[in-house]
Amino acid sequence: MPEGFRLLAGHFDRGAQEALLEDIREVVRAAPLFTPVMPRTGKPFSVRMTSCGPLGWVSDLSGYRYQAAHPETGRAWPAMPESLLALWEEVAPGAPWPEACLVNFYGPGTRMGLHQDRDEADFSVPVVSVSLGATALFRLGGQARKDPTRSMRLASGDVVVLAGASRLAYHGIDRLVPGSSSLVRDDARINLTLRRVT
Ligand code: MD6
Ligand code: FE
Repeated sequence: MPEGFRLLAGHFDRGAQEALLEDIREVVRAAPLFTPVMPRTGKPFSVRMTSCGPLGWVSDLSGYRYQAAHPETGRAWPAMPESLLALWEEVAPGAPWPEACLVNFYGPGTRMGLHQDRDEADFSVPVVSVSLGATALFRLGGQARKDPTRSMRLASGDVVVLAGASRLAYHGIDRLVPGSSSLVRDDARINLTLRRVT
């Protein structure tokens, strides 16, 4: 396992997952899910996404970046829910506050290619993720794309921390496991990632 990687299985119990999901529904009402496209090619991502907090992540023909406004409504992103700030304080104590929470929505059949999270200024600050809904097969490698990878399951309520050497580890989602959670309808999955951007 890369140094600094943590999988906190079952960090949120069912009641806490339901409360978080309600927080995210409120975020999506203010900042609707959109389909990002790959820079240059315009190929759509299979996930739909939105953000909360002062900054949000967007990808369009001109590139990917953090920005303060939703790309379709032009409005500021909604505030980050208190529950997520509390999680950050618990698992990344002493780190500067997160500025962005990306909300990724996976329908059945959605994947996320192997990538590094490197659009942030300071890689000494961890990235923290929360999984809700269908279980996902998560692939984790090393800091080089060619490094060997391992696969693990992320179930509803699990929290992942990429800190230390794992902060720049390649990772992705190979597939969802249908029928694995009743939290989100239609076997969908929601992943939240909290980041310090500046
Ligand atoms: C996902 N997660 O679980 C994709 N990134 O849907 C990520 O891309 C991710 O889980 C940074 C840190 C933790 C993650
Ligand atoms: Fe990522």
